[in-house]
Amino acid sequence: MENNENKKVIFSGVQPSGVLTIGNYLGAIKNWVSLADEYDCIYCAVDMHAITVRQDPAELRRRTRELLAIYIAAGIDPEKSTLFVQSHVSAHAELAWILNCYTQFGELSRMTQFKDKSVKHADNINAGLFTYPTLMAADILLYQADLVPVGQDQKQHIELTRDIATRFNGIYGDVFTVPEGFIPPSGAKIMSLQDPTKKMSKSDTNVNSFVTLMDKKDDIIRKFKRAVTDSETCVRFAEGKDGINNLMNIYSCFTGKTHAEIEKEFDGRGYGDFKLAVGEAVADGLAPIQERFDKIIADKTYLDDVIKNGAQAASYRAQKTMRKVAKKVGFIAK
Ligand code: ATP
Ligand code: LTN
Repeated sequence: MENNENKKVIFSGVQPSGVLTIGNYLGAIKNWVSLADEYDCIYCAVDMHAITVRQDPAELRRRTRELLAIYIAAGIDPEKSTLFVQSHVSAHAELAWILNCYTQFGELSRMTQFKDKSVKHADNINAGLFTYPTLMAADILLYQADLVPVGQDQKQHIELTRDIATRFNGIYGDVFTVPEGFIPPSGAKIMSLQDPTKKMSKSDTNVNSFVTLMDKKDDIIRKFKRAVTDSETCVRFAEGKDGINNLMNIYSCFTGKTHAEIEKEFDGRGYGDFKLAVGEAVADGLAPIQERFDKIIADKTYLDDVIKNGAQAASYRAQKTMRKVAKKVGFIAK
């Protein structure tokens, strides 16, 4: 592992609750890669968060490994950054419990993700779903993270993490670094291809609403062809054109072109041409990631090693914060 001392710390995670979408990639992982050299980075597969909704155990195991393989395939080097599985570091659950005692019922009740998921999973509104944000705060605060790169939808959870850290520090002195969110200027909120007023989500039941990082070129092109747009024909970024705006954002993220450049490129051409170009740009952008993923997932020993070393490195760092916190709240030393 590289010497990361004196660098600022980054922490982030994704739930292994489905195959990653281009929303997860553009909103989170792509930025993790671009920040990896400058910061001391810790990236986690948050399997404990994933079980706040029902998961098939065998699938959860498979997806957790695949998620770490995707992190590496996307460009995160496990020699430079710490990659690990949340449930392998018991300090996450320990700190989450303590933070629950410093978080108000009212605060958790206001979380929009909780409200949305309570509607989506009305038959299973469990206590874990409710306290999901305190586990996320524990993830971040355990590693004294300075920066948390996430998509727009996680902004409220980061704010709550900051409030909890500030409150705890106010009582006990400087225990936690108060983290900042890092939300990218573009790609922070990729919308569903079938309902562009809704965020693209990997657990959506309609597979045409998202493009996964593993989708093959033909499927990607087909999904973009079917994307819901509007009754105009002109490719331009404007209020009320949610579908086209979303496709322009995606195209911009994959090609680096600005909205003005895209409007010029497709001037006088219809939506059909534009959708095809978006599909091709996305497929070409994902192809190298898919190629690397296939190699990594086939190398069981390598991935096992990454998982084992990551758990060790993360546990060591987490224990430092846990000892401090336990002492502060009045637990006797082990
Ligand atoms: P689920 O559907 O299981 O709730 P999800 O697709 O919303 O999952 P998460 O695991 O909750 O994804 O999120 C992982 C990361 O991806 C977070 O940083 C989140 O902000 C980001 N993210 C999720 N969806 C999008 C999106 N549509 N656009 C941009 N970023 C996103
Ligand atoms: N809640 C996040 C996933 C997540 C996370 C974290 C992100 C869990 N712990 C810590 C950043 C930092 C989500 O649903 N996307």
